Amino acid sequence: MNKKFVTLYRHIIEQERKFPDATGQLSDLLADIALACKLISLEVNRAGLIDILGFTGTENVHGEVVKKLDVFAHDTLVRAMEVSGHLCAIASEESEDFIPVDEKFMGNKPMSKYIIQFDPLDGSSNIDANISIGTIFSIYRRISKSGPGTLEDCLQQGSKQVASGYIIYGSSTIMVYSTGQGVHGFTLDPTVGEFLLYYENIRIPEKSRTYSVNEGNYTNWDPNLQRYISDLKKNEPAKGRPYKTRYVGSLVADFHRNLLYGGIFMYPADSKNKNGKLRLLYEANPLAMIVEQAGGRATNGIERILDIKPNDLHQKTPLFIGSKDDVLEAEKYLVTL
Ligand code: AFP
Repeated sequence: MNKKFVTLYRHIIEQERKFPDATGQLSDLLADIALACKLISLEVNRAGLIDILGFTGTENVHGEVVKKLDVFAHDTLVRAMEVSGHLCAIASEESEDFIPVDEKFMGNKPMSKYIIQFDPLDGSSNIDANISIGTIFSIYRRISKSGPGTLEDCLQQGSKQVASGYIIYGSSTIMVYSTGQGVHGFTLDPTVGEFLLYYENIRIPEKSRTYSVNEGNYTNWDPNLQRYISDLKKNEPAKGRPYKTRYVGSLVADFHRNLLYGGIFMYPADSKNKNGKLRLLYEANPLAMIVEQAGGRATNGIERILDIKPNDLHQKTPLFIGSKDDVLEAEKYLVTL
């Protein structure tokens, strides 16, 4: 653990200084995400106190119209990000189409050169049970030359991400991000409202003894996947088995635990969901960048997640992500699919 007292913003600026040509736009965007997520964090913390869970458009005790938390998170992120002057388009899991940024918000010098994509509140079905939920984001450079962003700007391979990360709203609020120079984690100190560095250069263990999957779907899985999971449970100490299961059904929470302690998270295809459940743009790509930066691996069972060329904003993908050796082992079973 890092003992230095470093705020998120100082860390971002220090990373930026390594690139003399950097304009500071990316740093601004990361700071804006942090601000929006502090507001979301406050609302998540209040959710247990005021009767807003599960209701959209009802009134709170102050007579104000309140929003469901995932709608609130989407609106807060859009509002915080669109005025940055650095974005030409926003894509959100909560919005069917991408949102081209109004030209009145766009900077001319330098041009608004980025697009952002996010899942505003992942795992939101867990809110009522006080289980950790999160925001996941990724940032790309635009492809179009000027004006509001286009669909083509939004449908880029994950390998083109310039930054990604997530915020967990749990026992504390944590932000993890990467700009391609390692993975860094920060904890929100609510008393001063600052994210403070708690883990610099996170590395995921190469091999683990933990798997995370919704095993209730077992009967719908391909037999090769069933065999893989059954083998993980065998009593074979020489092979590091049996594995433990850890699955809470909130991707950021399951992923973050595996990132720190080692593990493989899986959301496979099955006979009912041919492409699994998770979204390539809003969930798989950002976490794949994080895991690779931490020394891990992310595939759809066959192909590297970051190499998949998206053709739809809400495209789904099977996901095998986590400790490198574990994902490689899973792939050995799956190649025969
Ligand atoms: P919700 O946002 O509907 O709670 O879905 C959460 C999620 O997208 C992801 O965070 C979990 O890993 C996954 O779905 C859990 O799905 P299952 O309930 O099918 O296991």
